[in-house]
Amino acid sequence: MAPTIVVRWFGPKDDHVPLQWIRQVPGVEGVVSALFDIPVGEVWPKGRIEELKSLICSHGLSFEVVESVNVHEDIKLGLPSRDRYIENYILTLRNLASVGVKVVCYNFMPVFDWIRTDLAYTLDDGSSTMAYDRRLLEGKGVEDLVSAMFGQSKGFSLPGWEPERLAAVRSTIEQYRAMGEDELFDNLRYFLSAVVPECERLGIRMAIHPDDPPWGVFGLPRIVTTEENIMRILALVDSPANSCALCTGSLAARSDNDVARIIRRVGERGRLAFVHLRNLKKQGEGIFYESAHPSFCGSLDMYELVAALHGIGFDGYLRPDHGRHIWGEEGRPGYGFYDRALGIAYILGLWEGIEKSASR
Ligand SMILES: [Mn+2]
Repeated sequence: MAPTIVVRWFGPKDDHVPLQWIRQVPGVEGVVSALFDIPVGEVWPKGRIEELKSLICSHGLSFEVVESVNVHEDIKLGLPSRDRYIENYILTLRNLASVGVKVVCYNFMPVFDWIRTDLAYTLDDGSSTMAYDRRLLEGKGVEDLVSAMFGQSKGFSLPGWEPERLAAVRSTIEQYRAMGEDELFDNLRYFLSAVVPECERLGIRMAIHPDDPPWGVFGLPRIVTTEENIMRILALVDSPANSCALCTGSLAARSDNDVARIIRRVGERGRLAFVHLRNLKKQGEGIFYESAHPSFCGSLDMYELVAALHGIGFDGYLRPDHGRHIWGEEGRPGYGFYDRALGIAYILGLWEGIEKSASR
């Protein structure tokens, strides 16, 4: 029993890494991808999914995980128009299942996806990585954040930061003004109640990604943040198809999260479908940078996390989450390929060590 190692890939037109290179990393079996050009809320055409899959398969890789099918803002807001978007979501799930997709990763963050305050933070060794410093957002407006993120994107699209989603950012934030966490939980329950039974029929699993960072921003509620909230989400609809994509780096940004414990609790319930492994170096509460994978490079005990996965017999999908840019590589912020490949080698080394010492 071992995890299936996968790598995120942004498609033939928008990724600087050829599929051949991904295939050459020992242990990698597949890629995680998406149709990034389909606007949020629209149905993904079956033909387009098939085309993507056959391209991936022609390089000897599998395509069984989609990250992400984004959830339309009207669903998160609980507007009457949500039913139409939920219908579209289900049609997309049917099309994905028909080509063999097993896991669909998504998040439920209002307005903004992941947030960093520096997309090219330089470390002492000259490598660059992404960093977050809550002090840089204090007293800043949302437009400052949006322009800072795009200003640093080096021309690459940023997953989750689709321009059409952000066009009306201020008015969307206004719509959330009166919303507390409980109402956001209710809206997630409404969505999952509609989608999960369909997933059960299709043999597909929904995997919710933790909020990144796991706390409220600009007064917006965020709920995929703590062990308690994750257990509450799993209870909203009690089904293996309502599962988690645990992201160690997202959850660990909060010092009150014990990530190994969350892995065990979610895993023991059979609700861990997908794992993102990465390390980060904490420099204060709400201040961190994304470090290389080894434990000694950051604040997380990666051995402990891999041992927790081994302990629950994790056999789902696992990917290195992010990578620094090293060796002169130019690419999408957060997705340095060489560093992710080093991360895979390290994770598989830990796994082999744990596996062999457990069996002798
Ligand atoms: Mn992640």
